[in-house]
Amino acid sequence: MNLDGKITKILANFYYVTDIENKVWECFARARMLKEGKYLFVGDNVEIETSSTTQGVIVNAKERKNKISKPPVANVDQIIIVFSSIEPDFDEYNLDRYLSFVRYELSDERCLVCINKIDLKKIKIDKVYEKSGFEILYVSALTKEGLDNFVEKLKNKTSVLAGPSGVGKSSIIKALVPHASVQIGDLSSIKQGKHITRNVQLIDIKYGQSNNESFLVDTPGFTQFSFGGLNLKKVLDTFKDLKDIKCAFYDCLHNGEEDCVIDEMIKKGKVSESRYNSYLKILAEAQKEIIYETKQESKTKSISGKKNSKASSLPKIDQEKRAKSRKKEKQELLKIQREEEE
Ligand SMILES: Nc1nc2c(ncn2[C@@H]2O[C@H](COP(=O)(O)OP(=O)(O)OP(=O)(O)O)[C@@H](O)[C@H]2O)c(=O)[nH]1
Ligand SMILES: [Mg+2]
Ligand SMILES: [Zn+2]
Repeated sequence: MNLDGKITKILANFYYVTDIENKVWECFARARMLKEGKYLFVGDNVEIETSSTTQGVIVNAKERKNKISKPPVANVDQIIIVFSSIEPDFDEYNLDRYLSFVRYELSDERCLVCINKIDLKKIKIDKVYEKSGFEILYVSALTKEGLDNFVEKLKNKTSVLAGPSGVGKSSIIKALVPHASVQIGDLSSIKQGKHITRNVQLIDIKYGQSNNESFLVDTPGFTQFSFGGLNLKKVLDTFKDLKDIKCAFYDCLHNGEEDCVIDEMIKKGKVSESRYNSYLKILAEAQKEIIYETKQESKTKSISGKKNSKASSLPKIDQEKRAKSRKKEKQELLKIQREEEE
């Protein structure tokens, strides 16, 4: 028997596919599919051939609307970046990195910021993100404050929760869907920096009176990103508040160019200085990679055409760590490229 379903969880070689009647099937992917480089993501709509009353084989994957590689999810309608006001402390630069990365990968989908744990501490970041294009929500998974408004945003959408470990992504899901099989960390393991959620999991949300098709995707927390080698113009595009500035010339990267108006805008309070500093650091990271890739060339020619004092005063990133993540990044890219060539 053949059935349509959605991949809701992936564990090692097992794919858990939920059919339209909400039954979960434990599946393998047909070997040929994987050989052809068709990598499957949580969120993919697939066709399975059942082999017993609970098991099956994925024989076909439907075309996807989009996908994000970190965290890996397909058919995403919106991303919600979750941070906490405290435990762990709110870190604006880290949030900017998430936002930039997500925007780079999924430029067209809605992206929200959710600040959790407001029962412990209240923070307000609206002003800083005013022109960034990201809506900010404040919630407490513990007291459920703000969750009604949060749920409103989920209606008829597949929303991915992403953010560092310990901020309460799984707790928010549990607060909305008490029977969901998500694990929540305890304070001591959080303090030790343990990651609690290990797998990406898609959860059906039925909250309050809402009778709609909403899904939340729980993902493992992470903080490592590599911006190395990304397109500089596209990096600027991820900062809407900086991109929208009308500068002295078209295509200005606001990176020390002559006649750039950015400093003036910051002085006038029209641009957030912290957002700009985040952007500069990320841009420098993207540039560094290019310099590495074309070492020979870079001796004679500087990438931006002129040395930037702000960028070059940045702390150096540990070389060994860089090399490792570069290798990983390349493998990931290769995987994605192969997939896209399909
Ligand atoms: N006071 C308070 N504690 C919270 C709140 N939300 C989560 N916590 C606590 O924060 C800790 C981490 O919560 P998790 O939901 O496991 O965090 P996570 O973001 O899923 O972490 P990873 O799975 O490791 O990525 C747990 O001890 C929760 O009880 C909140 O709104 N208020
Ligand atoms: Mg979790
Ligand atoms: Zn400029």
